[in-house]
Parts: sequence; structure tokens; C-alpha cells
Amino acid sequence: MKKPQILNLLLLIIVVIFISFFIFNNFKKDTSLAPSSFVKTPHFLDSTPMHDEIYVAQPVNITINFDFDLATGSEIFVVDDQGQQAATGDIKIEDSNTALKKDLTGQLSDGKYKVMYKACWPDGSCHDGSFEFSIDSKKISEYLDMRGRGEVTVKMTGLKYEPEKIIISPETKIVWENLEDIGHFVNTETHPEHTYFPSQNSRELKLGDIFETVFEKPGQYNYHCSAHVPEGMLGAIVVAN
Ligand SMILES: [Cu+2]
Repeated sequence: MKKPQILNLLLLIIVVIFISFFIFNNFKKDTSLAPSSFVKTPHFLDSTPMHDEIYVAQPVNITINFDFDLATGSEIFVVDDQGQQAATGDIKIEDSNTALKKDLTGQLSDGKYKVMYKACWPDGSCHDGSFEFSIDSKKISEYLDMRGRGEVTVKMTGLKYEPEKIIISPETKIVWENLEDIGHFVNTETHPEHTYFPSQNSRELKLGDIFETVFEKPGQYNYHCSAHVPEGMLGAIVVAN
């Protein structure tokens, strides 16, 4: 072999090793991502439930917020850990066309669920995404049982809702009352879109102000004060028979 040929061969070997290394590394990255079911589409902002969130009762709907207009053809499917469709319900597009929502009808038992969605845009293109949530009814023991009353008062004091976690009967009216000289809010998930249960969004409540909402549908309603999220001013309601 002549010297230039040996050099060419060496160069070829180096290039092949380099390319193989790249392919192997990318392959490794792909497979390590595979077990995660959190797949974000373009324009995805957040969801209720959030990815990996644990609920004590079933959510009343699945709400996914985007930063772009949704179009018809958008879909949400909920499957259990066996891959079986776990919930049916109507699909709606709300909040100036940026919130994709599926009502959850029927009863979801304890377990892990995967939400698969298809987000479609006005130009006709669609993207598939997914996330997971769980229901674990054992944690309901952290909730104060206030069922059987037509009306329940939740105080806002010390940068907290009091009581923070409650169980109420369907058709119960909750009255929030601000007992301190700090402006508070009652806002449905998520922050800052507030699209999960829009009836549960107050104006700013000053000292002595009240806000009320009637809860009809059984399920879990998490909420927060938009002015005091970092301070942990959070609340949760479970509506159950
Ligand atoms: Cu507040």
C-alpha cells in the first residue's frame, strides 16, 4: 500500500468511528426518553391535572392550556394503565380558543391514567402530546368532611384558606370571606390561565368581601389565590355524595 492510501484509510476509519459514536449517543438519548409519557406539543402551556399530579378524587374534566388558537379536530383521550379508554365526555374549546377541555363522565377508580391529546391549529396541522395523573382516594383523610350542609364558609386569613381541604355534598354553596386587610383571590387551576372550573374565579377580595360558587358535579377542584401562590395559599374541594 502506498502512503497516501494508508492515510485515506485511516481518515475513513476515523470518520466511521465518529459517525457511529454520534448515532449511538442519539439512540441512547431516544430510548432513555421513551418511558416518560410527558410529551409536550408546540404551544402547550400547562394542564389540569398537571403531569404526575395525584388527585384524591377524579377531576371533573381534563383542561389543557395552549398559547395558540385551537381548531376542530383537537381531541383528548384518557386511558388506564392497561391502555383501555377510561373516560368519555364531550370535547370543548374554551377561553378564546386556547383551552382544550374534556368533560369526564363516569367513575374513575384509583390508579394511574394517561392523557393523550391531539392539538390542531387553524392551518390544519395537528400534534400529539401526553401526560399522566393518578387518583389515590386514601389521601382523602387529609380533607375535612363538611358534607350534608347547604352552605359552607371558607375564611381567608393568615395568607391561608381555612379550612384548606374540604369535602362537600353536591349542590353545596361555598362562601369565601376575606378576614384580613390583604387582597385575596379565589382562582381555579391552573395559574395563570384559570380555566379548569371558570365559575370559581373571583375578583380581588378586600377585607370583608365575599365570593360564592355552587359546586354541582362530583370530583376534585383545586384552587389558589393568584396574589399568593408563592406563599402557598392553596385550597382543594372534593364534591362527593
Ligand atoms: Cu391571597
